[in-house]
Amino acid sequence: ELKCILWDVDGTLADTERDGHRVAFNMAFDEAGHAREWDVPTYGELLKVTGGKERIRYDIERGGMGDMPDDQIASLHARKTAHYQELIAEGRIPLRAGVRRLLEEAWQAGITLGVATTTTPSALDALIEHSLGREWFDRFAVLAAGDIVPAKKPAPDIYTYAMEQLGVDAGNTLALEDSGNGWKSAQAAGLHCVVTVNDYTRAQDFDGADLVVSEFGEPGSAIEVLANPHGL
Ligand code: XBP
Ligand code: MG
Repeated sequence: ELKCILWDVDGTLADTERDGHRVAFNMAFDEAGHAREWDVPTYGELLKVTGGKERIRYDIERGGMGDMPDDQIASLHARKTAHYQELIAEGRIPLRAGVRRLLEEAWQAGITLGVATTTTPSALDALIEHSLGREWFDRFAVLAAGDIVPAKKPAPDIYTYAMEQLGVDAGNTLALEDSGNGWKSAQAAGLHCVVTVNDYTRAQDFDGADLVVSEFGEPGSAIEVLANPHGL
């Protein structure tokens, strides 16, 4: 029985990466005087590392930018988050097709809803406030985000944490994801998982996922279809 849906954020609720996070990173680099710009294909490569601070560290290690200590990465990333919040507040990142309908249907059906993401809590808050609507701060029973667990996706920790907070079992819980790292995280936590791909994730490996769709707005991806074929 489907009792709980845990939502990934970036790439699943909205296409936040290319025109949101990526742009905000570049604004922070420019402002701090780092001669580095992550173009669209480069950012696609860097997305294999989840978490913004971890992504900057990875780019340093592969020679993309000069070395800096962790505290400098943290303050650079804090500026990035501030820029991201401003971009989101401008309302330029809409929800993906079908997302609002699916959320509303699940809410009306009494399914417990939560978020499990690697992004920073304040970045998530901005997206909820400006793209989703403030009422969703109350409708989501848990907002599991960022450094609340040390090991980010593809580790299962953020899903395990969210399920513990909610007191739900993996067997009754469906994860909605867009990326290979997200799917691996949900799989490792023992959840059912439906994947909605986007331009950055289309070619990734979702072997074993319950269902892969191109968007939730497509016919046949409504909630009963997501839930029923998978024994939930
Ligand atoms: C995607 C991520 C995040 C964002 C950037 O998370 O890996 O790191 O790219 O966000 P998910 P921060 O799909 O799990 O929501 O800079 O705030 O980490
Ligand atoms: Mg994602």
